[in-house]
Amino acid sequence: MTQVNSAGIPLNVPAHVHHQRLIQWVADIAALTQAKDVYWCDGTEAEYNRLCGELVAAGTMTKLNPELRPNSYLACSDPTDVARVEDRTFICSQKKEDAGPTNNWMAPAEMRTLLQTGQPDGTPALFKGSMKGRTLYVVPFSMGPIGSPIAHIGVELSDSPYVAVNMRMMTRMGRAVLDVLGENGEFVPCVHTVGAPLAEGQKDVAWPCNKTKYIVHYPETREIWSYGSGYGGNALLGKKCFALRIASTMGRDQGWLAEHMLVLGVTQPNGVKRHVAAAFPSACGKTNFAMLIPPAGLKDAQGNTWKVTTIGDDIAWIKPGQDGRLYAINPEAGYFGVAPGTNHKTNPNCMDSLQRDAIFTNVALTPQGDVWWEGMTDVPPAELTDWQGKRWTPEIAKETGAKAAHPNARFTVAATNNPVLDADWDNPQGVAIDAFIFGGRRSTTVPLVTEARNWVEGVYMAATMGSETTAAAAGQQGVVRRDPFAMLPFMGYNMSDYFQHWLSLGQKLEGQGVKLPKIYCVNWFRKGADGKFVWPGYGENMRVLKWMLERVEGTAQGVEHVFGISPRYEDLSWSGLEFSRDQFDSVIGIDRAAWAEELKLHDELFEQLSYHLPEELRQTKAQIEKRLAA
Ligand code: SAT
Ligand code: MN
Repeated sequence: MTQVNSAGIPLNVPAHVHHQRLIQWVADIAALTQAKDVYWCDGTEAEYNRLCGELVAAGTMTKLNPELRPNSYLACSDPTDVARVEDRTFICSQKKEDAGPTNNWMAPAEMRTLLQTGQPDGTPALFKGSMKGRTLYVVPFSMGPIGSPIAHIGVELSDSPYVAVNMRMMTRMGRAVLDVLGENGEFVPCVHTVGAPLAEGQKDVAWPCNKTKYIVHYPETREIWSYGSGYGGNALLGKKCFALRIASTMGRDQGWLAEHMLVLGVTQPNGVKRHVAAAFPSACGKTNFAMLIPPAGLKDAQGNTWKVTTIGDDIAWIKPGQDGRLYAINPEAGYFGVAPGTNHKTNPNCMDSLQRDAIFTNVALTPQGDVWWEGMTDVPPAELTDWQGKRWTPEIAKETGAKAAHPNARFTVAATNNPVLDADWDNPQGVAIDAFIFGGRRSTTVPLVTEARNWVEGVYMAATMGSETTAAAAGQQGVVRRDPFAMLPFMGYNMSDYFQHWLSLGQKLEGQGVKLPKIYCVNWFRKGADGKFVWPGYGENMRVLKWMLERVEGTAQGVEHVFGISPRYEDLSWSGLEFSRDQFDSVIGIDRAAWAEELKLHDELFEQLSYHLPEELRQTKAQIEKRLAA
């Protein structure tokens, strides 16, 4: 049946949709944005192929050579729309203190006049007429296995077909979700526009967007409004906006955790399987760690090897189960990973995942119709079309420094393409977590691995984590900033209240006699005097992971220091790797002077977060200072 809303826009509600509140909301947004028409996504392959075909016809995407890269596409964005925009991201809670000092805040009423209703001086609302000449896609999605007690549903209304096809890979998207919603189910409403209305007869551009951008969250009413960008986390609203910013506030209210963490399964040589969740900032190797291939040399006496399998590569939702243990699901269904640097040596499983059925964004195109990015091969192709459509050769690059792929170029691919996908990746109950890992990108100071002596010390490590900034966010790169829990850009509420939430949850579970996961702090990125990484990283990280899991089993040794417990050289297995005691010392050592400086930065952070900062964290810091002075 075709219904028409008050603005005369056909709603095209499919016969199987019976959710009046959903239909009314779609009608309201269609009227506000004056979309040309409304299309309800069913999530089928036929729909995906048709939309991709339309994106090719519109010039947004190029179909790659099906012989080299079957069923795959390249999209190239506007050069001004290439990463998350943290300075344009807002948490609009009623009270400013609830957004906290690490978030941009605006009062909800004020933001609504700006986006939805228009300002007192007559300036029209940004969303008013913002979808003129464009189709409004209704994208119903489940974050987590459909029907899982840990999952939640969202509906994104977007005028970007690029968003619709990416959401099909990144989430469980389509009709099945509407069926679960039924007549009255709860969903998080997500409104997205590229902010580029088309006048009658106006020709579209390949990547419509607007130089004005707003990525807005209302935590109390659990709504997301995104304006002006078509890229990644700004536009695929299930990811950072819902699964982290909105979900973190849901977790606070309901007693669970929404975390910027990969989740992996590790099967030990004796067949026992453990699960680990690890938080790293964007573009610090989470996808590589989640798909890690253990080094061939690492075997037990019988020749049995280790095996790593992927549950998720970016986000974890973690809830206490019946037994009080913490169970994690991956709310996503695909990977939106950084392409540059990915190759058959750094991440062979990822390269295999990308062999077909992938969407690449902002990488380079080869003359044969395949993709290339910096670091994919040692020797670059002789000629390419770069991500901005310009001719690129290694010679030109040498002269101008031009990159063939944008440093934040991405791939989108379904989890089911991953050859090491964990058998439980889609398990509605999730997997029980045995250890949490927190890691930043630090060229100095922070040791390769440290175990927290208890939950509070672990929360302290996570809270004070620092990392050098990457291309995943617009802005200066390579500067150390505090990135608590790797959640700085993704927190939906006051950071100190979030620390308290972690402490309280740990305390509550410990009170119930639950054995809590161990907490570790890692740093793969220490550099030597020559400016090069000392630790080989990638698959060799398994050696560190092995030590952590043996600590969980109670079989590995370590030594205490000011900050926690770290292994000695003899506590790690080195078979199959040449890594000297000196090299090890340079990645594990604690430089007292550097730590004195580091603690000053912790001070600065605690000053910034002083409102509601848990006393336990100040006490932990005082203990570290005491040990450092001793
Ligand atoms: O653009 S995203 O936010 O999805 C990627 C990232 O920054 O992790
Ligand atoms: Mn991420």
